[in-house]
Amino acid sequence: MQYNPQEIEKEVQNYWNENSSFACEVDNSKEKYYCLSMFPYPSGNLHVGHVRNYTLSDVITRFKRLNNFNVLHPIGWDAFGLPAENAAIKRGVHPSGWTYSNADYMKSQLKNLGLAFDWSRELATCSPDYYKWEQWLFTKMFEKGLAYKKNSEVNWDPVDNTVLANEQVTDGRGWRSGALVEKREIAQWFLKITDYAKELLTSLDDLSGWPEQVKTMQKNWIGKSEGVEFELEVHGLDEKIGVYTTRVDTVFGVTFVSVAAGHPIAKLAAQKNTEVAEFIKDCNQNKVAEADMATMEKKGIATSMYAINPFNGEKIPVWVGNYVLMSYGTGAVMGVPAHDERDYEFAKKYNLNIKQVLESTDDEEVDIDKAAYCSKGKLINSDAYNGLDFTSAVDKLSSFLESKNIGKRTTNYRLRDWGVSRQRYWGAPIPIIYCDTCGPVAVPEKDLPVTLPENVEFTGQGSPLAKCEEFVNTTCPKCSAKAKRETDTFDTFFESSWYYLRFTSPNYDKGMFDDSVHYWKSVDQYVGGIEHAILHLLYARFFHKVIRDLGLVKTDEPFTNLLTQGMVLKDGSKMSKSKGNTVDPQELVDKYGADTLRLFIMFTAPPEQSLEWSDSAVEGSFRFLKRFYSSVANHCNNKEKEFTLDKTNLSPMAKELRNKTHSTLAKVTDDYARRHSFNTAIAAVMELNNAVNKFVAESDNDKAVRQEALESACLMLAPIVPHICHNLWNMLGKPGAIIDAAWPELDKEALVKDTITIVVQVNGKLRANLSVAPDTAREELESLAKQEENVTKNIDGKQIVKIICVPNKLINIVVK
Ligand code: ANZ
Ligand code: ZN
Repeated sequence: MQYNPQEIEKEVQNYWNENSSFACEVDNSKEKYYCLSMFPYPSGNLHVGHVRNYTLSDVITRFKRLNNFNVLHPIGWDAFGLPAENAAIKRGVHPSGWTYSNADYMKSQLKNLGLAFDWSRELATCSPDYYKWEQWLFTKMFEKGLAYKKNSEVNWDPVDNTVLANEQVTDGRGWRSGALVEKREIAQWFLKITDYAKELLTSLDDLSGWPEQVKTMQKNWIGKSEGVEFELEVHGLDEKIGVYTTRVDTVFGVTFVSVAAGHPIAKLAAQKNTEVAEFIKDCNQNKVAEADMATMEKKGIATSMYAINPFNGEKIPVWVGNYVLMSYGTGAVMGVPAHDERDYEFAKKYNLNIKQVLESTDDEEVDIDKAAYCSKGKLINSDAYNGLDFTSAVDKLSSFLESKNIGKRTTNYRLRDWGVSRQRYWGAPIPIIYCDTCGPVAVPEKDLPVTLPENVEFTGQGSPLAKCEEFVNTTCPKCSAKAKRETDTFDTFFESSWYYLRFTSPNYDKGMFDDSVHYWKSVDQYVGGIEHAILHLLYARFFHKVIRDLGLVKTDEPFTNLLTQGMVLKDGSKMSKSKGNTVDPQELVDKYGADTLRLFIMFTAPPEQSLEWSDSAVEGSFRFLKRFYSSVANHCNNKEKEFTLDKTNLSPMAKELRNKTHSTLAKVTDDYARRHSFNTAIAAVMELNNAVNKFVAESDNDKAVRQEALESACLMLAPIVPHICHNLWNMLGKPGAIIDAAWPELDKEALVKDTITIVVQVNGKLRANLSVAPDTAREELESLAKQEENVTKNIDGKQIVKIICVPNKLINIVVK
């Protein structure tokens, strides 16, 4: 019999389909396990990265199922997004048709991989049944003040008269028109994720099942900063300037104040001074991303204003600086060039005073003429505060500000509110109606969903929704007057922020999800790419907390454990169409079968590490499956009846094989369950298979031992190569499907090796092996060794010079 993957896989997949093997339900008698891989965008084709992602969650789910968990492993389509709309513009296909036909094809590819998804829960986020409930959630957020509108910048294509997504801008030009893209401010919807900044940060500490790296990235993104905010009077004016600083200990070193170009003080200065006005205009035109602020060239301009340092009454010049963000803190900073790098650069450039107010308390050299000293030192030149260290200085200085009522300790976060408006067609419509009398009104639940109109034109010019009269014109839900709909749609991160909850009851039509959510709770294991370490995971955590605060779920976090899989590389670089180094998973499935591809992916690298593609390793995986198949087939060939294992009567060889079986089981169980180290688990089963092949069965009991070894090997490999194991399981005479079997039970007694192998050498050459009890005495070993025929032959008639004995390992008889 020969391993024929195509035949086996088809048959097994049919079996799973016909029996709806992976459909699951709430079962209170069993412990639940919810395993989820990040759902795919229906781009048209599965790539190897997808295969890795889904195989990982599949292996984990199948392992849990064998361990008697009630598993939920759903999949669906992250179906809204720009490519569908681009396809509509370029090729005239409707985004909906494009999306669903891609999803269909990808579904068939996923099925060919033998992934244990509960397809009865399949969902597509572009379906009104789905987005109805996120529209509903948005209206709840609107009621709670968690959704609001404010002006924000977009990319504007002046030729196509349309807003462009960042991906549609290359080298500053629009993707279709090639026109230079302009910045425009328009009113857009925002979600107040900042209200949850504190909890999003602190509850990271509860996520012990998340990689540290991801938690650090989230922490940095939220960017908690503790400092002091205080006001400085401006000489001769009523206006005051508030500054935010994390280093109030340096306040005696302030030699200037810088305000952002958008700050009211800057605007005031611009009224009197055309140069300042010019500078502000320049800043507005050359806006830089926040991330680039630190490295960009710092520029500024002096106003004729002076602020007054509340600690010593000093008059300090007020500047407008391009490196000061209007949207952070108060939009103004106190400049301390002696102790801050940015301020140092600025002061050097514009010849401003540099006043040292800290000295080092360790050996760090301080030379203010060369560079700023940014460590926390001891205060000098600071009047009554001289000699204090950082902590007590901050404490005393803050108390002073608070006592005078001009300042207070504050915490700031870098995190910004989430802008969810997109001026696109292929997204969920934002359920708001604008009425001249009532203002923006949320669409009431009974009128949801606000569905996307089908009949629109995709010209690439302007927003198709805004041009669709039937859609735009409506009546006010409050006063019934004529009103207009919002024509922006949601950012597609909106859909992916709650889909994991919808999977618990994807067809429920009375709410976001039904009560089964309290059974399935949070996702036990989430698997996905590191590229989602910040935004997707942060937004989903935010939504979960909002939904919790609406009383709909009881848990605090959506994903208990997170596995971030590594990339799949070829020739050392990321696979990409433009580099022409992609591998089509379908071709491999056609050639070797899905099991080979799955085995290769799981065997070649640990999940978090990058996986280097290798055709020869794929071959190797295929060869192993062929070997494994023949091990079972050979065993079954001369098996006339069932063998019952008699543990009390085992030959030394049989004992050794049982020991191998159970020590492998112990290792593999730990590798799967605790370490997610699938490659080492596979290696261990491969070794077990080698041991089986070396084993010579001389009695029925020997065969029973071999049967046990092969059954265990099948179960241990079943999560990874489920088709072949399904087939071999039945070949071994086991009833039912292996997916319904139980993980093998560990026989601890078999782990105790009651014989060990001692190598016997004569003059360093291997002459025999002894099977003995551990810690057998040296004298006994020597006499046993000398009785071995092959040893006797080699020492007879010679003089024994010495006998070297390494306990439990080796005996070397030296003769001459
Ligand atoms: C004076 C000072 C002296 C500062 C010193 C630092 C070192 P984080 O930790 O990121 O919160 N800052 C405050 N508001 C700003 C704004 N809108 N745009 C640009 N920079 C701003 O950074 C807080 C520090 O960033 C604040 O502390 C302020 O500079 C600056 F030796 O105040 B510091
Ligand atoms: Zn109205």
